[in-house]
Amino acid sequence: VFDEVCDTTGVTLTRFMNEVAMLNPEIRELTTLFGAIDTACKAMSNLVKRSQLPSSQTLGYQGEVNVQGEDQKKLDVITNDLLKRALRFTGRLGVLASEEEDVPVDLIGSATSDAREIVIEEGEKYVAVFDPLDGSSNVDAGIPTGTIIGIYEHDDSCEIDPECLADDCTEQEAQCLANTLQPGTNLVAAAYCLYSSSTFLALTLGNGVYIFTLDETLGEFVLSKPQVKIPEDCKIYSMNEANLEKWDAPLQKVVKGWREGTGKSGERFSSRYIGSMVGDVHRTLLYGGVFGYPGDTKNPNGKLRLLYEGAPMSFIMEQAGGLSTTGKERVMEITPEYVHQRVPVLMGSKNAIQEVIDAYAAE
Ligand code: AHM
Ligand code: MG
Repeated sequence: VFDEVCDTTGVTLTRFMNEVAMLNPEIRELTTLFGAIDTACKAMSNLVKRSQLPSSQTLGYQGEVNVQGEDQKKLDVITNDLLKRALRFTGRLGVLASEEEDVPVDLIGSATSDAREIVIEEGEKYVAVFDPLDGSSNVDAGIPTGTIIGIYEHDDSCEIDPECLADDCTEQEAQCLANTLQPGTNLVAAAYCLYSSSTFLALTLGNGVYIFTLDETLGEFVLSKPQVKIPEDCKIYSMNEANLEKWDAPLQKVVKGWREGTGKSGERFSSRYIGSMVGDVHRTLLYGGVFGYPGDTKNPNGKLRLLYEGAPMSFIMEQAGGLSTTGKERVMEITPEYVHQRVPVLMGSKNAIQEVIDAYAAE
């Protein structure tokens, strides 16, 4: 009966995770986390879709009052709470870090959000990092947005002096204590959810990338692209080109070559930029291309955050056969020193990213 159901519905995310768990019992607990992510992404998709209706409580900015005179909450705040709660109730997560939280949050002793009081208890195997609604400034104009999530294992080597008390504990020690400061190479899973013409959920467990599409009639994510591979060559770049004059010289040179068709591939590139990382990376994965938010003279580390934007998206990109670099080093190998640290990012089709890496090395 189960098979017959799946023949007509396709492989749902739930079935996919159950099969993964049967074959890999050591990551069974991840199934529970993805159950929470599955539900949270459907709920966030609905919130984004309904956010522009006059009756919506989520329109506009926090602190504003809507036409009915009711207080409104910013969508970032609502989606952050939603994801946090969904993950908390799995009982598999000790700590999380989010773009919307100043410091890592202890999910169990959550009466406090002070990183210094975080204690990982038995059974709490994972640490989650996320940006609940990336590109949220786009929502009011109906432009795609997304959620980015990274999952780490609790890292035993990240132990600071247990005597470290509130006053003589540096911010960095407190955050390490919270186990959130791990390089992307330690990620056990990453996912993004894209809210656009369709709602997509892309994930990797370190064995390729799988894309699911939300079937709204079923209310289920259905596997639509197994083992996604990004084309090795491409003709699209996706960066905020208004900053070009401020980028590093090697990058400026490469991009000018792509524009003029004088680069390594000899192709004349097109430019596509939504200004929503999840949407831009999703297109880059499927059509091939380069997505970047490089450093510039004003912001040497660019804009994107290493922990919950750069690292998880780089993991997905690499798992699809692409590359991700700052120009000088692999994004996945950088250990964050603090939670909201920024990182220059250039990711996408192998040959074009290699061209960038070579240009930096020849500097
Ligand atoms: P946010 O986390 O505040 O939403 O900002 C991140 C977004 C990314 O989705 C996107 O790649 C970038 O900001 C666009 O920035 P810009 O407007 O400078 O091009
Ligand atoms: Mg963001």
